[in-house]
Amino acid sequence: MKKVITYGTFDLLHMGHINLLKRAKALGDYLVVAISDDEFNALKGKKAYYDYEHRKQILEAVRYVDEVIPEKSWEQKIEDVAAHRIDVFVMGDDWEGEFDFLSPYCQIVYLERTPGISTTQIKNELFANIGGN
Ligand code: C2G
Repeated sequence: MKKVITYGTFDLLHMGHINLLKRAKALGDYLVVAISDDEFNALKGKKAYYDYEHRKQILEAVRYVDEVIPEKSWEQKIEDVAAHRIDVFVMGDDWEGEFDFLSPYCQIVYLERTPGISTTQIKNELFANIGGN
């Protein structure tokens, strides 16, 4: 069984996330998603709308996702790859090159980001439309 892993916050799940998860799953048979927990998100300078438990439940409902684990630190990836017997590490290409240190442990694939959508953009557009319909 070929196992794939990817990491992220995955807040306010949108098509950019779905496109990433769909392509990541297509690279193997089993997809593990490590979701940043609320404390690590704060370290990343992010405040998610949904807390970790909600983001975990939402991701677990996505057909491409087989398992969700917490991402608690920048340093856990090598250990995760070993513990979960990962074959392929996947990230959007906004992270191109950032995780090449994993190359002795697994294949690394950076997938093209979906243009024109982001959680920040969604929040900004919703905020701009407050009071609208
Ligand atoms: N993504 C994408 N297209 C978008 C938006 C996001 O392909 N329009 C991808 C990102 O490249 C990333 C994944 O979706 O691979 C999750 O994005 P975020 O939730 O923003 O994750 P991020 O904050 O980049 O956290 O240790 C790695 C970090 O946890 C990554």
